[in-house]
Amino acid sequence: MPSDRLAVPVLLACASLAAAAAMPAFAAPPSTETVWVFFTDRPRAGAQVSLEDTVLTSRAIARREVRRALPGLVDAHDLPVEPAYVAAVRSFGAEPRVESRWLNAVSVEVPRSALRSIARLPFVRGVQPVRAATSIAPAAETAPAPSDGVAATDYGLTAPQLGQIDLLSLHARGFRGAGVVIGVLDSGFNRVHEAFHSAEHPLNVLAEYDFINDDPNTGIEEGDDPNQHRHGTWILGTLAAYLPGQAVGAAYEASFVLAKTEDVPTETPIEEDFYVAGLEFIEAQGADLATSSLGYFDWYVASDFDGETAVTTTAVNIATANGLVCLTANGNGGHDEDPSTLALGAPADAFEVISCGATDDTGTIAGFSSDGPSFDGRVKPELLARGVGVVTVHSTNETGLAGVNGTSLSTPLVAGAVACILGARPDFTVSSLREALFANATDSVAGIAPDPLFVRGYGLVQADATASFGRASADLSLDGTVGGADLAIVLGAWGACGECATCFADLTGDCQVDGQDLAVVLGAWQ
Ligand SMILES: [Ca+2]
Ligand SMILES: [Ca+2]
Ligand SMILES: [Ca+2]
Ligand SMILES: [Ca+2]
Repeated sequence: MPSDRLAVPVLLACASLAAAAAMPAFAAPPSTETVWVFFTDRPRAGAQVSLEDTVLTSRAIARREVRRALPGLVDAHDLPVEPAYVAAVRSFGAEPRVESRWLNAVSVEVPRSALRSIARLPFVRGVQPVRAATSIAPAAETAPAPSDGVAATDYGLTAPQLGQIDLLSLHARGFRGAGVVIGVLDSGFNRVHEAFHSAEHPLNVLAEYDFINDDPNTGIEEGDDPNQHRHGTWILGTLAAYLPGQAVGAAYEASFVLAKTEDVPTETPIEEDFYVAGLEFIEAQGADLATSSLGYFDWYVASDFDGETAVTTTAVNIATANGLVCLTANGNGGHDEDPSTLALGAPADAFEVISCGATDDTGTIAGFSSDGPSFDGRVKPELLARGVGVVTVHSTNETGLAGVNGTSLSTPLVAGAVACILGARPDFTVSSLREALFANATDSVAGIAPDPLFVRGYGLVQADATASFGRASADLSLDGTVGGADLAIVLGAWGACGECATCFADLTGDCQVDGQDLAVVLGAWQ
């Protein structure tokens, strides 16, 4: 369980000396450093923490009521960092970047000469460098490959990648993400593409924040690197595009909370603190799930990926305890046949995160897909989706599609499936959802999961089977009973099926909905 005590507040002096020693002799060490300052306590926290002390939206409270795994709705992690502590740190010339309620810490840009004094403050528990992220980024976008002839013509080139994870069937049932809020942490989001502006399903952004520039616009702005928004735009397109006949996102009826947390082009890519701030924002805004395609490798060694060391991992543990479903890319570091070696990055090692690997269109694992397990031996990655030639929107044009590779791209496909599943099954908690996802993934169904080599996890996610898990087959509406809603579905679908594969009201498998299917529903009536 999350606690105020992090496992590794490495005192900065060691890390600083190591960094200085690694520098070429002719380079003067930088005079400032970006560090986390962790505090010992929250003096204003009484015995009871009340909702009024927090920044939670009513949507976040509603989600916690359903899915929080801890007693009550709030705890000390929801309280702000003590302002007097931050002021004291500032008095040494430190410039605050991020205040983290969950970590009870502040990240600051600080003169190197002040580090020891700050570390000696009586209410400072530890100081450690803010770690760098490596974007799990594909190299380039290419023209998408032609469709392999999968039906569902409305889905255009995205039909294969959605059909592979059993998502077209769930869409056909009417679960396409409506009523579900997806938080996306990424590099920024260019929303000019026509697929975000359809009359029927325009992109719906409930809230957004740019943590890098400290402003509420996550789009392209003056001074941004031309590549800053590519990665995030691809991810958003995979989830939210709606361009019938060309490309349709995995959860195109969902709403979104966007957090720009990854600074692509800087020479000192330091954004671990922005990730934590972005995740706290997404949770407080009431998202149901959060997805990220970033990985933190630098500074960490394999033994750090134990679920309780990296600060992003700690933040994800707190998020999932609060009922926020979290998904993350496992990484593009490749895999081998040695189960004792691992290539994942934080926060894929978090205890209840869903870490995602990548396959090609046939379900064969992609060469770049990182293996697990976590250092303490848990299954990672857990789920797979296509990550080779994933079709999404072009990142800069207003029209045109792109084919992109990476676990970055398989992750939003899994996330979109999860959003549609949650739309059908609001009763799932983080842990019961994980159980259902893993039990219904392809390799589990085939009886070969979890993969003992920690490359494939439980296999390809299967959306419709997961949403139907524990439901009677005649419960077509997936609401837990067989009754009028299911009868209405059968009558509404009466006749020959348009497409057999997604004709979910055909309970007898003859590609038509008729009296036999009606009899099945009536026979199971509750
Ligand atoms: Ca901005
Ligand atoms: Ca290995
Ligand atoms: Ca029903
Ligand atoms: Ca039938």
